[in-house]
Amino acid sequence: MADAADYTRRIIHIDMDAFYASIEQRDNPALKGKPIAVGGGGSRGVVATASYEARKYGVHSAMSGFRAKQLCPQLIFVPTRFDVYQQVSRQVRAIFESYTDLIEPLSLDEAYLDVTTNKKNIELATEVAESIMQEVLEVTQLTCSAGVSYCKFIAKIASDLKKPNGMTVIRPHQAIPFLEQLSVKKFHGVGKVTAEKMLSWGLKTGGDLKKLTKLELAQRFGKVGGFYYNIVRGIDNRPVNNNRIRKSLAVERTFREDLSTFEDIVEVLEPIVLKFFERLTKADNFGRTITLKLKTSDFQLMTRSSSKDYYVTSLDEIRDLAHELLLDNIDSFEKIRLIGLTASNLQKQGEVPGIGYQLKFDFDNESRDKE
Ligand code: DCP
Ligand code: MG
Repeated sequence: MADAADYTRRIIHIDMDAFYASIEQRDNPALKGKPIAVGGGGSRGVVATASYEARKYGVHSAMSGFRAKQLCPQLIFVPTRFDVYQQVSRQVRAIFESYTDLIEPLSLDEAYLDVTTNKKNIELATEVAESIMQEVLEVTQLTCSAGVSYCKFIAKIASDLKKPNGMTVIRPHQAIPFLEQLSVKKFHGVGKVTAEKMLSWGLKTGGDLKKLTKLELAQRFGKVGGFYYNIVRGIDNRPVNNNRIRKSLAVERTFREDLSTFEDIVEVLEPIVLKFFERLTKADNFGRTITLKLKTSDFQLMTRSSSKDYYVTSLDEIRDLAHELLLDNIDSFEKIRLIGLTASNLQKQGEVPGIGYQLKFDFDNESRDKE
């Protein structure tokens, strides 16, 4: 990272408000104004997100459904509908694309946009952000929040400050005081564990971090120390990267006890399948190859793959493939202690593997040959 800030760029970070929950409330009027938690498994599962009505009771993402229900007894659990979230995400992406090609999606519900030059020739980035928020509302009936600044780090933090349906602008001359007062807990990229560590050393804010030399930061935090050193000085020249290329996506789990029977393995495989599907959906990227990885109790690694000439986008098909690969190889090992699933041959940027794509394949085999 360079040692001077580039103040010439105009970066917007957009993040949808209570994304899954707002969609569920939009599509089912009975849920409007009610405390809801979205997530598979209801009170026995984990909350993916909660409506703002439920957040008042302390219900939040990643909390157990059981705990959520304790905090808010009238909480309504709603199952996830990833296909709908994905569809909305595409609508929002299309709006972004009408402003700029420099878009870096971070998940289904958030993205960085570089609007320094934009397709509508709007001079002020704040005006671009306002216009995007308005369009998102018109097209999806959902609200989002925006952070506007000259770099990604500050834009991302800013988008969270006036949620829901709010915009925060941090101009270059405001950056340093903003970062100095900022709690380390709000630093994007600082996880809970690191934040605890920082707090235990009396490092509460960006200003506290700024008192440390580059060397001290590197000694305490390793490689990322250099990033912190620059960030607290408002230096973040990372470009908005619109062609992040991911080669594969994997989920795996190690077990304390060795597993040997098909039934036992299928049982532990199920949560891996679900997590794997969730990760693929969130990354909005699917693969044509699904690989089952197994590690035997004597540490031998086995991988078995199945490749298709289309993107495997359905949960049921992923599960079936995983079971098939397992069944075909059940005699090649005695006991295993690790199972993983990997998707590779992922979509290329801009390729849409969704419903339309599959329908097209079903009805028009010629397009398959061209692929
Ligand atoms: N999500 C999830 N598990 C988590 C966090 C989030 O499944 N631990 C999902 C559900 C969210 C979506 O990702 O709706 C977007 O995550 P956000 O962190 O942006 O949270 P929300 O959009 O729900 O709320 P906010 O208004 O705070 O952005
Ligand atoms: Mg969000």
